[in-house]
Amino acid sequence: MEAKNKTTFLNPFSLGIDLATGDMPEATNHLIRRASDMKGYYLNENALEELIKRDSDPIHYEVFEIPVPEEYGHLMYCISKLFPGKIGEEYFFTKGHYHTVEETAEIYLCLKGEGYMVMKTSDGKSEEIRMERGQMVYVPPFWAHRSVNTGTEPLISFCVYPAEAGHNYGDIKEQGFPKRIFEKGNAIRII
Ligand code: S6P
Ligand code: ZN
Repeated sequence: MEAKNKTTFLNPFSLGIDLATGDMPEATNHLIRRASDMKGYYLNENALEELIKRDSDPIHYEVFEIPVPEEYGHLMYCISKLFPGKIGEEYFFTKGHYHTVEETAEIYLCLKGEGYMVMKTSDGKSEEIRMERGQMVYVPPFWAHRSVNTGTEPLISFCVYPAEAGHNYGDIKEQGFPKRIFEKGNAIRII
């Protein structure tokens, strides 16, 4: 069989994912975001600069994937691994994005760690949903999404989304999300 309706024909395959650690040994794509990639995202710019200097620009989060064709019909899947820590009082987070094809959803199954999925829509809605091992978050179409690590170990999730979705970082660097998550007086505060 050849490509059908512009969807590339593939043969079935399988791969291993260690559900305790999130390791996906056969991953061929490895995206690394370092602390310096997060300039402009956190409230406390000086604390971020200090971290970059002190720890020689450490890895902030990483994504492991085995790509499939970025076409309607296929499903992209990956492991997202966000390290623990704070910039000032603000817990480490991913940049966050809309999908370029806005009407595409995403599933995050949390394998390790704890935190929140922070979400917003372009017309002002906002949600923060708890993530912990065994919890699945459904990010519906139209919602920008960012994971936040409020724990002490890496926050690791298995993500699945339509392969044609794409990433739109849009206004997030300038506007952020309606809510940020801090540690204040030893408690998690969503403000
Ligand atoms: C892709 C999915 C994740 C994120 C990853 C990094 O749709 O949501 O793989 O790409 O968690 O986040 P970001 O916001 O830097 O792309
Ligand atoms: Zn996404």
